[in-house]
Amino acid sequence: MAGAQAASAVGLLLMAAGLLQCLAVAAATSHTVGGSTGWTIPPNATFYPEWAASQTFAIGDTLVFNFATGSHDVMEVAKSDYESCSTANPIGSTITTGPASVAITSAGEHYYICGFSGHCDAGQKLSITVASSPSATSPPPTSTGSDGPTPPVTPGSDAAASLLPSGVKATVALLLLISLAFLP
Ligand SMILES: *[C@@H]1O[C@H](CO)[C@@H](O)[C@H](O)[C@H]1NC(C)=O
Ligand SMILES: [Cu+2]
Repeated sequence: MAGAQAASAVGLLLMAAGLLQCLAVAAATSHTVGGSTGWTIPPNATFYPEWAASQTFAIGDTLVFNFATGSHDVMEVAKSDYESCSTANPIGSTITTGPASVAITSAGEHYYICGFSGHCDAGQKLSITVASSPSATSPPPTSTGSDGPTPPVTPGSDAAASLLPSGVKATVALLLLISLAFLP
């Protein structure tokens, strides 16, 4: 009798853990690089650093580079190449088709530049720091202007993440724990 009860409790706890995992995955954020300006030569050198500072990046999130194919590209590079704007040693293959979605799969610093001549030197470069564990926190929504020729592509906008505040997780966990009390 006590054994069956314990087994039910374990089953429910496993279900709860699975549910929380789903919620964490659903909270992955899509970051549209540069907001409505997109991926282009920025108005000033601090534009992309300022944009990156407004975001919270986590493993499982996605970077969306909005640019017209043939006008720009995206290459991930090492820190030194980011600083010198060197296109000699890209990490992985250069993305030439826009808009482009890039999955964030590892923690730490990541560096991206545009390989078109002069663009990186003019400030079209992005550095981000990714937290070491998935995060459900949502960044403040990016402001929207109407400039820029590229169409906005937001598969799962920043706002979507805010639909799942951490309070939801706590509530689900609490309800499941309460249901344990009513086990036969
Ligand atoms: C850079 O440009 C952005 C967008 O126009 C602006 O919001 C920001 O204040 C500018 N930064 C500086 C340091 O001029
Ligand atoms: Cu470019």
